[in-house]
Amino acid sequence: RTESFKIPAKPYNYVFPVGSTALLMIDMQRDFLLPYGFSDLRPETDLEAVQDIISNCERFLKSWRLLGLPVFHTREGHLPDLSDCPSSKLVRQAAADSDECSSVIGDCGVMGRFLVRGEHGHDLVDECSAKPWEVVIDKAGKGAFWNTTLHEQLLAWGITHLIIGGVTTECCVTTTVREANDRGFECCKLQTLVTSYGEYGGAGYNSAFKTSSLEMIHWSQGLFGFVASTLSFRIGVV
Ligand code: TIU
Repeated sequence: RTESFKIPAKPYNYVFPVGSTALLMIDMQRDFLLPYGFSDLRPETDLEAVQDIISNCERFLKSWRLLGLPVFHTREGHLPDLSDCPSSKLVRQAAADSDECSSVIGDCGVMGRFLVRGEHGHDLVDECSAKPWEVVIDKAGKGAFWNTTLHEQLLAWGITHLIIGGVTTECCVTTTVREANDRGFECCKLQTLVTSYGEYGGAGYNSAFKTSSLEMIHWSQGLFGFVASTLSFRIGVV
């Protein structure tokens, strides 16, 4: 296929070839998005904003699949023995746990052990579940490239351009975009498909996190990539 898509974006239009572009959905997992999940039980998070993007992501996934285009999904999580969980993640959470927070990776919640592979809470929300032919990348880090096969799989599929959505803007989404940019992939975050805890006012949340993260991506003529605010795109020979 020789057509390209074009969407209005910052710092300028994002043009991407139909035949070599994938949608990359970051960590749309129950533990990050649903009540009683890992994030819901942490004091600094507020699920309202992250829940608001689930329907946008569901709609966008449907249109993307109707075009027959590839989707890659990621999930953050760890082996049952937590041998792949860096101590920094566990120590930080245990410290927060000392007063009001009761979620630490590997603890038991109503959807299973938090962020442990194979548990119900670790899997994607129903609205954004993966089709059997789509690639799902399990990662222990925030970035989806570190210690995974994502790079090799994108190359195997002939992917050069990415459209990126998921949670959270300043954490796993941004880390992954920076990793992808270093590896030579053209990236565009869709503003309507990314969000952050507390965007609507979570405890201690800095409302500049999301806007600053997005601005840093497209700043300086697209230092790390593009940011688009639209959900619609136009197909044409560009
Ligand atoms: N997926 C992802 O962003 N993991 C996080 O831990 N996010 C936070 O914002 N903490």
